[in-house]
Amino acid sequence: MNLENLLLKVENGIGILSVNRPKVLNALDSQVLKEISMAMDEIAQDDSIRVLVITGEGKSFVAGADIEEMSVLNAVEGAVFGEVGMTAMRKVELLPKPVIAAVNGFALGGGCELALACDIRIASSKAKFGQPEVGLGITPGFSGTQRLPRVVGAAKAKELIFTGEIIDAKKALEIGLVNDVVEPEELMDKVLELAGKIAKNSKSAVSMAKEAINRGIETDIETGINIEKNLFGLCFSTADQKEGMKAFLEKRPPQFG
Ligand code: CO8
Repeated sequence: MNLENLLLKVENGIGILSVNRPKVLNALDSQVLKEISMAMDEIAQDDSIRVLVITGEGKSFVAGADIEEMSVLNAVEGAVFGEVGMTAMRKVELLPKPVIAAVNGFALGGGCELALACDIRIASSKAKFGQPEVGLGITPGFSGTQRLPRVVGAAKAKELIFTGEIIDAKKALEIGLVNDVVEPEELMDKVLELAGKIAKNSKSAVSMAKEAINRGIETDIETGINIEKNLFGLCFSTADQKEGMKAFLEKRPPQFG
C-alpha cells in the first residue's frame, strides 16, 4: 500500500494506523482522506489484522480538516471535499473489524468526526475534543451532525456544535464521548490491551456483532432484531462457532482461525 500521510504497522493481529502530518497537527487534506479510504479497503482484506487502532503522530490526534485547503474552495469543490471525507469516515465505520481510536491529543472538527467513526474511543488525559466548525462559517462536514448526537444525545451534540466549545478528556468521558481516559504515557498500552482482548475472540463473531450494532442502531427495533437474528443464524455456518462450542465442551481455550 503506497501511503504518504499514513503509517501502518501490524503486530500480534493488531494494526496501528497513524495519521502522519504532525507539522499541521495531522489536519486532514483530501490526499490523506483518500489514503484513509484506500487503507480501509486494504485492511478489510488483510487477514493479519483482527483489530485496528487509529491514532495521530506527535501531539495531536487530528486537528480537523485542512483549513488551508478548504479556504479557497467554491460550493461545488466544498461538496466534493465533504464527500471525500464522508466516504473515508464511513469506510472506517463499516470496516468489518473493530476500530479503536487512541486519541492522543487534539480531536477537533474532522478529527472528532474520525474518532466518532471508530467503534471505541480511548483518550489521553491531554486530549481535547470539539466541533469548532461554526466559528469558521461552516457546519461539521464529515458526518459529525449525524454521529455525535447518536453517541452523546442530541442536546449535548447541539451544545457542542452550536458553541464550538473545546472540551477536555474528563468532560468527554462525562458525556459519553469516550469510553475511557488514561494518562498519556499509558494510552497505547491500554489501547493494545483492549485490542488484544478483542483479537483473542472469534473474528467472524466480532465482525457480525459490529454489523448488527451498526445496522441495528440505524433502524427501528423490529428491523434491528431481524438483523441480529439473521447474523446470529449465519454464525452457525462458521468454523469459529464449531470450534468455540467444542472447546467449551472439552474444557479448553478455543483456537480461532
Ligand atoms: N488545518 C490546517 N492547518 C492546521 C490545522 C487545520 N485544521 N490545525 C492546525 N494547523 C496548523 C497551524 O496552521 C500551524 O501551522 P504553521 O506552523 O504553519 O503556522 C500548525 O498546524 C500548528 O498549529 P498551531 O500553531 O495553531 O498550534 P497550537 O498548539 O497553538 O494550537 C489548535 C492548536 C488549538 C488545535 C489550533 O491549531 C487550531 O485551532 N486548529 C484548528 C482547529 C479547527 O478549527 N479544526 C476544525 C477544522 S474544520 C473541520 O474539521 C471541518 C470538517 C468537515 C469539512 C467538510 C468540508 C466540506
